[in-house]
Amino acid sequence: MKTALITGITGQDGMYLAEHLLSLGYRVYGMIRGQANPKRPQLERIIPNIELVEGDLLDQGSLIAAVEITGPDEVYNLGAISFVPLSWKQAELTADTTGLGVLRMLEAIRIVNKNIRFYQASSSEMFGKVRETPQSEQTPFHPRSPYGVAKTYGHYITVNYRESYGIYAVSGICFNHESPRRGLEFVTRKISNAVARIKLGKQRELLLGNLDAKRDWGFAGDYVKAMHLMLQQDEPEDYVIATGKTHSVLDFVQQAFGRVGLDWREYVRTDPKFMRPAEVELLVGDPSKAERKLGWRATTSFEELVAMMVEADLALERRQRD
Ligand code: GDR
Repeated sequence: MKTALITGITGQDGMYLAEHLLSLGYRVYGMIRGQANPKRPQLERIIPNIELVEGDLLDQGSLIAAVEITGPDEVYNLGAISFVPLSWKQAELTADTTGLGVLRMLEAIRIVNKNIRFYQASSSEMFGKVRETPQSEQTPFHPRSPYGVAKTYGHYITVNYRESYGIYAVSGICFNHESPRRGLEFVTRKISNAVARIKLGKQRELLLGNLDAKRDWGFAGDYVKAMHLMLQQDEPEDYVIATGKTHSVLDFVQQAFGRVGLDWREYVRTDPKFMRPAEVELLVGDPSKAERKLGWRATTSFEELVAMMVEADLALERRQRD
């Protein structure tokens, strides 16, 4: 039986990955931070077989202890400050958690057991102001936010520990991936939840920022399978994980409102407060390496993803009275 340690266990990807690894027969530890973490009871209810260990990406000693206590074969570093707008407001904390946190976990592995395999959740935000389209493993980075800059550090320090110490450390450059478990602050879930609430008469309008931004949106449940596959190869390598298709925020809006038979123009307004100081205008990944070497492919279409999220929010909002 293999053992995995996952940081970011209370997030969307952490939960899907834990479920996937448990279904494969893994023993799964989630690293949880803070005193009386409010997400802990919900996590233990949704994934009863998860085991939890305390640790914080800001605290080197706690990471060494977490790796020593759990004795993992594989570590998945999904923990980060992941909301791009917050990274302008708390740039230093973002650098520390999202950037240096990767170094601290790699140090814990180097010190405790160099045979542990390491997955780093890198991001398409590293491409930022894109140099070519579609973006592949060879495309140069030009991050556009403190978050993107921190992820770029995390990416390169992962490559460096692989090259310096021979650690099986890989980086998955994941494009946007969504699900009914996505936080409400991210645009897809903000839209699907608003559509459900408007349909049920609980909300009147939806305020958004840039409707023209284009993203390569996939389903998180598909993407965690690629993360696992990346740690099962003979050689450690980095991979782009994407669908290869791009859609605008407006496409998502139209599709989501259309799903419940409403005309988005009657409800959506733009508000400058949701605009970013520097925007990533267009992302579309080239997943051909992952298809060729991992045998991985995104299996959920854009239309299926939007439908899944709107239906889940309709069910949720019907259950919740407000
Ligand atoms: P992103 O995701 O920044 O791509 O990063 P997000 O859903 O926040 O934004 C996507 C695009 O939508 C535009 N947008 C809005 N965004 C939000 N959040 N709220 C709005 O009201 C709104 N209106 C328009 C944004 O400007 C942007 O262009 C996500 C995160 O999960 C990262 O952690 C991850 O690394 C990348 O995806 C891949």
